[in-house]
Amino acid sequence: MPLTAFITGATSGIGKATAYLFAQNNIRLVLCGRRTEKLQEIKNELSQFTEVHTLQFDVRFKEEVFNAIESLPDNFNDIDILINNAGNAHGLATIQDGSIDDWDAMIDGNVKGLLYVSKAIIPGMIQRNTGFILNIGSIAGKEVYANGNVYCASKFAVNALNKGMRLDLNQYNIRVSAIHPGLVETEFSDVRFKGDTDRAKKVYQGYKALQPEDIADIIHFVVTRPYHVNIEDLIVYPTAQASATLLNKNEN
Ligand code: NDP
Ligand code: 8X3
Repeated sequence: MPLTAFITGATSGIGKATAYLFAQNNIRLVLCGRRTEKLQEIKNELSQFTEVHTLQFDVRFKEEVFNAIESLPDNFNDIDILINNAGNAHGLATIQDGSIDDWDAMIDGNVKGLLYVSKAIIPGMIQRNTGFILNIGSIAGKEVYANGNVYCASKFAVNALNKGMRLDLNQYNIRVSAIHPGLVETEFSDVRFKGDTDRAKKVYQGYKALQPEDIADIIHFVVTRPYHVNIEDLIVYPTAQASATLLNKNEN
C-alpha cells in the first residue's frame, strides 16, 4: 500500500514542490491550502501520478481545520506523513512599529495552525502506532534577527513544539522531525511585503537562493529513511548564506 502524506501549504513554494516530488514517487496526497483554484490545478496535474484529495481550509481557524480533516474519505483517513508546512511572515518591522494584525497572523498561522492540524491527525497515528510528523521551521527559529521579532518567535515555537512532539510521541513509535531552511525563493517575500513584488524580488537577487525543489528533495530524503532512522533537526542554507544575517550578495 503506498504511503499517504498530508501537506499543509501545498498551493505554493515548498509545499507545492513537495507535493510534486511525492506524487512522482507514488505517495498519495492530501493537499491543503486556502486557494481552491490552486489546489484544483495541482490536483489535476498530479492525478496522473497518484491519488490526490484536496482540503481547503485556513489553519488559523480550528473549526475549519477539524471539520476539513473529519471530512476526509475513509481511503484518505490513515495519514502516514504529516508535513506541517503552512506559514508565512507578515511584515518586517521593529517591535515598536509592528502591526498587531501581522502578529496575530503569524502566531495564529505558524504556531496555533500547526497545533490544530497536528491535534487532528496525531490520534490516528497513535492508534496505528506509526507515523511521521515533519515540521517546517526556519533559521528564524534558531536565530533572532532585527525586525524579525514575532516571525522569529513563531518559528522558535515550532522548534520547541518539534522537540516536545518527539518526546511525547516517542512511546507511540511516531517519528518527528524538523527542517529549518534559510532563504528559499517562493511567494514568502511577496506575502511578507504584502504584494510589493519589487521589494520581494530583491530578497533573492545577487546570489542563488534555495529553490523550493531543494527543500522538497530534503523532505523526501528525510521521510524515506528506514523506519528506525529519525533525522531530528536539519538546517539548510543556500551556499551564499552563513547565518540569518550574513549573505554573500553580488551587488552589481
Ligand atoms: P509560500 O508563501 O510560497 O507558501 C506558503 C504556503 O502556506 C501556501 O501554500 C499558503 O497557501 C499556505 N498558508 C499560509 N497561510 C495559511 C493559512 N493561514 N492557512 C492555510 N494555509 C496557509 O512560502 P514558503 O513555501 O516559503 O513557506 C512554507 C513554509 O516554509 C512556511 O512555514 C515558512 O515559514 C517556511 N520557511 C520559508 C522560508 C523561505 O525563505 N521561503 C525559509 C524558512 C522557512 P494559501 O495561500 O493557499 O493558503
Ligand atoms: C524564512 C527565512 O530569513 O526570512 O523563514 O526568516 S528568513
